[in-house]
Amino acid sequence: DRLVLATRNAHKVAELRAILGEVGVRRELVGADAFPEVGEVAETGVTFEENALLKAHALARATGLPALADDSGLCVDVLGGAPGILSARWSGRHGDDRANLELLLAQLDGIPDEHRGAHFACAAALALPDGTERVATGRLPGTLRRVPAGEGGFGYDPILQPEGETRTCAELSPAEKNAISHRGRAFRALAPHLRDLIG
Ligand code: ITT
Repeated sequence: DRLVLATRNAHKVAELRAILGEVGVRRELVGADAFPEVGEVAETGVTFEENALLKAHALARATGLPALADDSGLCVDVLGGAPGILSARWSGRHGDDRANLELLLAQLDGIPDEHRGAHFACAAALALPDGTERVATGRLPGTLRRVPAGEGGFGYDPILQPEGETRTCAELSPAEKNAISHRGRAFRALAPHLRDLIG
């Protein structure tokens, strides 16, 4: 009774373990790293939903197990929604969180506080080996700091201050972040489908 987490991002895996435990998923969770033969899934979609479904279907098909995927990113108002689905590779170096964050801060240099609105977005996808699919989304709106703060989380967490908060996401505890995050919201919205389809 295993369930594959179709991600190679260890930070996502850690957050998903906590979120899925809370919504009552009792299956044994295995990361995509347990299936090195599957290789990188080309994220050729143009939306978070499309890319999440691509990743979930690829792992479900290859492993014969139900698979969950997360596609997520930071959407900056003044950049027309960028980096969006390109968030993990914004600097050109996939997964280099520090380089991605530094490039984004440089691009926002001189933008005043009232124009620093942004949100995190997440699409949560479930795929079964027979091709059945479900997807749900979640958002976390906020504003972007000029100077990173906090050691928790990953990616752009040190610069995103959620609406109604005085701290950045990187200054929240893991439980506080999961309670309000785009990822928490998306996977909690997917939970009824998980219960229906995989128990
Ligand atoms: P997988 O495709 O293997 O899941 P990935 O890291 O490449 O891993 P994405 O394409 O979905 O995944 O990119 C997500 C990026 O968006 C991530 O690398 C961060 O830069 C950013 N991001 C997503 N969720 C975040 C969060 O909760 N806090 C901070 N940054 C986040």
